[in-house]
Amino acid sequence: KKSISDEVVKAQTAKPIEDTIFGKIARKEIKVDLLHEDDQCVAFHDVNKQAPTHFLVIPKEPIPQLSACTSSNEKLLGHLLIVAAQVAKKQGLADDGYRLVINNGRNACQSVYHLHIHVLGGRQLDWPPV
Ligand code: D5M
Repeated sequence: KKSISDEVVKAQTAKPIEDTIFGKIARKEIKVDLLHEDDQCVAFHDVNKQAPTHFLVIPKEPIPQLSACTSSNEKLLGHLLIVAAQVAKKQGLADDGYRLVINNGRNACQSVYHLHIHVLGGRQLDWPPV
C-alpha cells in the first residue's frame, strides 16, 4: 500500500496534460483496443470516425501539440509517421491510399491536447479538407 505522502507528491508533480483522455489511454488507465504498441507510442481507432478506417497514433510522452515539439522530438515524430504507415498497411489501406492529419490548435479544431496523428482511409477523401 502506498503511503499518503507518495500520493501527495504524485498529485503535486502531475502535469495537467497527463490527465487528457489520451494520456490515460497511453498509460493503460483506460482500456482501448490497441492496433499497435511499442515503447514510444500507441495506435487505436478514433471513436468519432470520419472514414471507414480512422485511427490515431499518439506518443506515450504527453506532448500537448505539434507546435510544442522541438528538435529533441525529431526521432519520436519520425517514429510516429513510420508507425502510422505500418498500421495503415496492416489495416489494408496501403493500395488505395490514406491521409494523415495533425490538428494543431484552435483554428484546426484540436480538441485533445495530447499530440495525435489521425490516419484516415477506406474511401475517396476530398481535397481541400473543409
Ligand atoms: O481529435 C481528437 C479525436 O479524438 C477526435 O476525432 C475524437 C477522438 N477521441 C476522443 N476521445 C477518444 C477516445 N476515448 N478514444 C478514441 N478516440 C477518441 P482532434 O484532432 O483533437 O480534433
